[in-house]
Amino acid sequence: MRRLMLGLIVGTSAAYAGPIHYDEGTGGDLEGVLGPTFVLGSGNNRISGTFGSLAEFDSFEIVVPEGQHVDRIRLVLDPQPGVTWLTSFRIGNVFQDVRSTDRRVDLFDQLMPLGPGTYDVTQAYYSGNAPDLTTGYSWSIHATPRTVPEPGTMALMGSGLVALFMLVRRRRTEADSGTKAERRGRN
Ligand SMILES: [Ca+2]
Repeated sequence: MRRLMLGLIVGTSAAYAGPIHYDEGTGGDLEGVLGPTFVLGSGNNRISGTFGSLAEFDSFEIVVPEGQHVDRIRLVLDPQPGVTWLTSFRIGNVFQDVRSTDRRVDLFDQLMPLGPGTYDVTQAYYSGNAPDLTTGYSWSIHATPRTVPEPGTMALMGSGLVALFMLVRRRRTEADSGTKAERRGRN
């Protein structure tokens, strides 16, 4: 029992790093197709920057640490008025296009939850009409500890279920014998 309690305490007290924030304005342009690596922390990780010129690649790599998963990737876009563009995003082998009418999109829903691992994120921007205008972007990548029950928790859940089952069965038996006694009383 003491070992079980210890397991529960260890299982629930793991500490995770806080979310990362990166901005091209202060950290430097995410230029090219091989960008920096960001190890995600628990919470809303934010990566923001700007697309400019006619065509631009802004890329980075994300690492989802062991014991966590990403449950939502949201992208907010802030284009200057008048610019029309198409941006293609890629994680691994999955592509998603976002058009200039979109301002706020959840990306890669089909990959959620995204488990531990290293993933390339490529942003390919093409502006069809206004090479001098820019489009701001901000990624919000929400990572959270995985809620896989610890073996100790599973054991407790199991014994809890058995107790509940016994209680329901006893109540049902009592109710049944009560009804029978009532019937006998009427007869
Ligand atoms: Ca950029």
